[in-house]
Amino acid sequence: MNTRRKFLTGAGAITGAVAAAAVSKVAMAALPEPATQAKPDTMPPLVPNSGRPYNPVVTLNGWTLPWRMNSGVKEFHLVAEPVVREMAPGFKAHLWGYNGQSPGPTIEVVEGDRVRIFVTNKLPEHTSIHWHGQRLPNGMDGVNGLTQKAIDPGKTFVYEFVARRPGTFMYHPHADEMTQMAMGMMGFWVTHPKARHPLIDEVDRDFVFLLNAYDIEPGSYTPKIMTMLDFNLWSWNSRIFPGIDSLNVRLGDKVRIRMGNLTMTNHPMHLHGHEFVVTGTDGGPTPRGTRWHEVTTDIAVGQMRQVEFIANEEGDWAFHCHKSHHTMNAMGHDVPTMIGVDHRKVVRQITNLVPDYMVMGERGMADMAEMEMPLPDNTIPMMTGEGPFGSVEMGGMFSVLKVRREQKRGDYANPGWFKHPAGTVAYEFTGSLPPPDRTSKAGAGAMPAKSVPKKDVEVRIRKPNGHEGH
Ligand SMILES: [Cu+2]
Repeated sequence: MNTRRKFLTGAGAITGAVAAAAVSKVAMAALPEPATQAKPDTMPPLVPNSGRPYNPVVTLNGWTLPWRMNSGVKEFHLVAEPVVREMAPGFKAHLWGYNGQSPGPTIEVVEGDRVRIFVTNKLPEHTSIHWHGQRLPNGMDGVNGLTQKAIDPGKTFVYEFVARRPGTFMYHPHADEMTQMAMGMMGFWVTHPKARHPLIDEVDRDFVFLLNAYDIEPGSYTPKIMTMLDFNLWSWNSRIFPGIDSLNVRLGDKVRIRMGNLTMTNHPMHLHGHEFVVTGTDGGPTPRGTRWHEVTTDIAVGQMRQVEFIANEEGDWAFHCHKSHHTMNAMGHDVPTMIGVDHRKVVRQITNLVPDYMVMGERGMADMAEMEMPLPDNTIPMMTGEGPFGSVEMGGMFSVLKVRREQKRGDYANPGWFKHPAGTVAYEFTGSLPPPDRTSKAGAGAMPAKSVPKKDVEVRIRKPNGHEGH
């Protein structure tokens, strides 16, 4: 723990850099105690106990930073520090973040609020914080070298500005960005409107999360920071499915989901069962005339999107990035395509030497989800997540929107799996199949039928427990 004396020393060192912001010595002498979070769970929305009221957001697998009012200024204290983030049960990553977690806590304020953020650096190298998307004095923009001196290890800097426009924002370092963002340093920021706003609707549920990505070798703990494109963990708020909490709503709720992309590639975010409209970007609320219904919205690098819809279809609806490689976890990469390859002869030879040898992906990759291959200690299979009907075969950027009729007002606990009404689940056809009707028809002669030698193709999948499946 830092002593108060140490904080004062740190605070004293910054007066030069922020003198223009007129941060009084009195304000800084009373540095707020930094709140910290030990758990990766979705914390209940933080209902404001001071300042102007608003409807708080739900940070998926995250939390909102408490503040204190000091002579009409909202004061927050962020601590940049190494953290251990549980990315999914059984898989912990050594990241950098803020106040005990990666991403850092969500900051929620109201349009017009004067905000003072103390930033203490407990990292082994210097840092800064850029308030992505905000209107603010240039010297508060957090660009290391350009608008401020770096925050050296052990120092505390103060940022102070008025949250001038309502909307969806993020924060992240603008100092050794490649390293610090690859290590998980980022957070969400929401500025609520101060009064009814013609372009900002009130909603029942307001979810926020950041899209981020890591490259962590299976069995190791620390991300490789030089990776530019080939990440193996695609996450929301530094969690990967099945470690991402579901988005629980009541039937008929108006729902908003705000997402920011701090990865190195775009993510087409796709919701099942409903159409949504994009009601906001990094630039603020979108004019109503520009809104049209979609079921997928692409979020480019560095962008934010907020989408809205009425949750009027009961069920467990998949919600995920539509790049199929982004719904995979580690181990899903650099595996050659083996579908349809008959390697019985080769396998027979290899198993003479390595009795447990398995062929990966002979029938597609679904076998891999079933097999639960032996893995190194600290990683997670590439596709997991058990649903009521079996393996969901997903990982990474995937979760479930749970829409329920029977959920009590104000109760957003996970309701469990959806109980489908009788006769509403896809089922197996068990009648006899009609004969194929193809080449005999007119027009089909361009590709005359070729007689295929009648021979059963045998596919054997060897499982770790020794028996073979067909
Ligand atoms: Cu993606």
